[in-house]
Amino acid sequence: MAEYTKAQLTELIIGKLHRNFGRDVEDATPNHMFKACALVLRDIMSGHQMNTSNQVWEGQERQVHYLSLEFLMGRSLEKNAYNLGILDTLKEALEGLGFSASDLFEIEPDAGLGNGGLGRLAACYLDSMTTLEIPATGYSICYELGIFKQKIVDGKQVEQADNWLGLGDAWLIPKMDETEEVRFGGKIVDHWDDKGHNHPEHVGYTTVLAIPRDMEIAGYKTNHTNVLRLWDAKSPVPVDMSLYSRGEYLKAVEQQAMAEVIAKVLYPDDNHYEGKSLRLKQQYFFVSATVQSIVRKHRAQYGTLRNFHQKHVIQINDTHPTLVIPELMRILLDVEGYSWDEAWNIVTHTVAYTNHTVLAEALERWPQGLIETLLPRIWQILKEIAARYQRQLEQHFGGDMNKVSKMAIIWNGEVRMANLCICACYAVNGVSALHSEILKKDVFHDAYTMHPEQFKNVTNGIDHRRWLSQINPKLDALVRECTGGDDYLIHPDAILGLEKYKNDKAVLERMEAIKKENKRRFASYLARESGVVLNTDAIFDVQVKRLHEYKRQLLNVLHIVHLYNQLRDNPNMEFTPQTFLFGAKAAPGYHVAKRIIQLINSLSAQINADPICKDKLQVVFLENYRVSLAEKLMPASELSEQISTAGKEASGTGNMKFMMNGALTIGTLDGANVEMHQKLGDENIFLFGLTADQVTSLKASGYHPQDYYHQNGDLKRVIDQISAGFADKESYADLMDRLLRSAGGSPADDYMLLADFDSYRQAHCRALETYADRQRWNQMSLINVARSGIFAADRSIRDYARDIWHVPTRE
Ligand code: NBG
Repeated sequence: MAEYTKAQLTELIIGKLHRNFGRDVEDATPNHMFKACALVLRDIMSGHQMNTSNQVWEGQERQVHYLSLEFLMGRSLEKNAYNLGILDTLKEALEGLGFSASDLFEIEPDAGLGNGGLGRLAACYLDSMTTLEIPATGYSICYELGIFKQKIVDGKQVEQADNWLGLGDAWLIPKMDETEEVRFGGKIVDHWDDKGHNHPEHVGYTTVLAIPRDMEIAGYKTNHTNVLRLWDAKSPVPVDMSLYSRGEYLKAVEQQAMAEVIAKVLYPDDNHYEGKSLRLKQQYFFVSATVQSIVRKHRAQYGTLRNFHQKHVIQINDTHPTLVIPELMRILLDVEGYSWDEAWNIVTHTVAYTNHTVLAEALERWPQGLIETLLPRIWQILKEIAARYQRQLEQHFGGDMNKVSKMAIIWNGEVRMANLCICACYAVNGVSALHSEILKKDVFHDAYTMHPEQFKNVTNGIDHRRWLSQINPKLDALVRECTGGDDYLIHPDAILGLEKYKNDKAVLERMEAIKKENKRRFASYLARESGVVLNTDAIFDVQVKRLHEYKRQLLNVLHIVHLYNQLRDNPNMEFTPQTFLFGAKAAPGYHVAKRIIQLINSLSAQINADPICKDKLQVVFLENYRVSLAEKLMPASELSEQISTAGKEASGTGNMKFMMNGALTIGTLDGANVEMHQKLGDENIFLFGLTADQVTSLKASGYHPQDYYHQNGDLKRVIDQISAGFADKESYADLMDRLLRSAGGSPADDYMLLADFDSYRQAHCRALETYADRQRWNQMSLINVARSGIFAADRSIRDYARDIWHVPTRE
């Protein structure tokens, strides 16, 4: 690791201010200072990165290419300085120059190139792949606008554009000389040679240039540095009126329009597929540019693509990059001239697929007509892949057309991306033990019976350096003291050493004091930002995640209204003060989700204004939940709401962040909660609700929410109240009616909220009883932190490296 003194960093920063901005320190604004720091760090990382890259190519090492339409990076200045081991020195240098380091870190916009868990996972994995010294590159789109900024106006979500590049582009290095061309539209003309081989020619296409804007990724305590390659889209032709006479003006306009819009904006849908042609363009654009770029470098190094699969693995993050399969086929067939079998052999030994959801509405199915017109050559290749696969399926399943039709790649005029992945990928993995089982038992069952060895599990993980050490310095200090140093940062299992202190009163009291202080810090931040005053004597009960019906924010609401009723019935009852915090963005087109946000705000207004609730019950909706807000909130949280309908949440990763910061979980046996429960035992988690199997059988035997409604007076009262609305007189009968639909009616409430209501209520009672026993609670909190090591992304990446990628990792 390179060492820098305060004096050296100071000089470097001043140099950047002079050369890049023509400023002295005295007249530099915080923005100048931020950019100068970013450029200094970028230089350091670039130097490391060039060395890494040379070593990897010259050493002919196997490389990982992680393709994802989302990388939710958040902020980078503090993170990069931390990983480079110069955070403290940088802070000193900045203070020496008259700037507050923490203020400067705060002005950095989040790089919000993702929606939620899927994108944040990719960001955590980049950090771990680099720290573990795996030669890896991430690829995505350099969206001009990241995930929208959420404002709450009159209780409703309003979306604002997220122009992050103004400051954020300080991290990006454009590489014009590595530009690739991506072709859309046109048609394919066959040319048969005298040996009977066809040489298809693509004519009349529209070209879009893909320009890399590379973001360097520093590893922790290593000089190994990887790159996140973000593709920007540009038109190859300026719109030139003189072309008009040659009939090319329209073509030029078309090219420019198409190019400009491709990298404009991230699709703000989480766990939901929308068959928009622009989205398909984005997918092909980034996949084609990526494959061409890998192939170009490979050819320069090896002179042939015959060994391509020995040197590269391409990880497909959810189905969004699936077109990488036909695109690599296209290059091997049309450019290299390989036979179908040779090409297919290379492709199928290169690609691996991670599935991130079982929700039917999230599975991508593209209309064949769209692919046919937009990507004519890809369409031909897809047809051939699909036809060959179908013959294989018919053979294997002896003409059982039910199975064949379910597994087919092209069916009823649609191209099913998940089936294409299953057909071509040498490994398919789910993201938690339960999820991977559901894939085998249910979603991809027939494929599993064909090739059981293809199916793997890699449970998700989070970057514990960011999500514990960096954001919760006091807890980090305690962990270091109790585990004898900072080894846990590289070997996350070492955090288990904390458990030795589970009966040590002083340590438990310190756990409590740390939480208390973190709560106060968060409260003062929130008061500053939004004027909301939190009751720091109340338990902080937190549900932050995207808004989705399956995540059941509504169940949380039902329970809060029930608590409120208890207080109203009996204002003098003994009542543990509770502060419920929500944070969630709704996809702009997801009406029900937006209504739920409105309901939460309506409830919040009602409760916070009612004197009965003063110092007892509080509900707060945190505006614009994002990575940088999560970083402030996690250390302050005490109860973590992970309450999805069992079987629906593939893994969850927020759950891990809470656990690592000492919050206790109230949750269903869903996603990675199952593994948390395994680690913690019944006594260190508050479980409730139906299991995934019970959900399935209840659905089969008939779910009748009306029964719960009529049999449980408390529940009925809550539902009727919400239907009628609160002080603002807005009725939410639309939302309540959905919960009351039974299997017979259309469509049933798939998420079965009412079935879990009572058990959820009881789990809350248990949690509050435990909370009253401070020692017990603190001990549980300590045990949660101590056993959170398996949820470090380093562990996940070691799993990928060993079981799927077959690449070595740092010890
Ligand atoms: C999400 C799941 C989460 C999971 C993340 C990361 C999609 C499609 N899936 O449960 O809903 O934690 O992926 O794997 O966004």
